[in-house]
Amino acid sequence: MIPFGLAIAFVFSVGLYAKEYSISNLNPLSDVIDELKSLRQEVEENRKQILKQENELKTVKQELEEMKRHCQCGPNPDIEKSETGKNEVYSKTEKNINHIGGESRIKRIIPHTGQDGPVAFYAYMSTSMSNVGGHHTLLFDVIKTNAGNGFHSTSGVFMAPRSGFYVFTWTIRVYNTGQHSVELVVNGQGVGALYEHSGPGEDDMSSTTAVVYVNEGEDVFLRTKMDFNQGVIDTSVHGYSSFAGWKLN
Ligand SMILES: [Ca+2]
Repeated sequence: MIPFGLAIAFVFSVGLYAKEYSISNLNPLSDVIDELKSLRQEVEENRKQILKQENELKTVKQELEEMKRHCQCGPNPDIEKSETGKNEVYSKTEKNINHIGGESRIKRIIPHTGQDGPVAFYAYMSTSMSNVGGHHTLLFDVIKTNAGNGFHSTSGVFMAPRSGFYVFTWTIRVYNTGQHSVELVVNGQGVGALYEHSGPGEDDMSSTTAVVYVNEGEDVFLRTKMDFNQGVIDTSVHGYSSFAGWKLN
């Protein structure tokens, strides 16, 4: 028989051990919970960081697209002539990207209507004009250059696509006892004039130049004067009557 006192001591000891065991096992459990909480916070932080970086990446992509567009029609692109004669540009941005990527360069054709692109026109008459008359706007039907699409052959008017300083030059050929005075009209005002006179059997050409500030949308054209408009304004493959202009950057 186990003595009663010994039995009581045994039961007490077992109870004490159980209590200690449960406490010692609760501590690591709370540690795990704390650890989980900490991990969850970390995951949340990482998620926020990823979202932030995604937004930054989106902004960088947008800026890159803007840069590409700017380089495509900017004032200082690397222009190279292609085999077909079209102007082409190797965008500096593309160069950098392709340098990093180790890929070949991408050719881009310069749009002629770009906001930052060149503005230049050159046109000449295909047939001679007789009995031109005074205050007559001269037409130049063969357009050889029209970067910026400012020149209109049907009206003879160049409409400035953008404001700035422009150079205009015009050449008038007069044949056989004729004389013509042709003025440059900018926004309704005469800003320059050319006079050519040819004697009997003569065939002469005169050119002149004007540099003038033109506001966007203003008209520029050539017009005969009311006086000094006699005889033929001549043109041929041997000498064209022509009109040209370009914007200074
Ligand atoms: Ca002359």
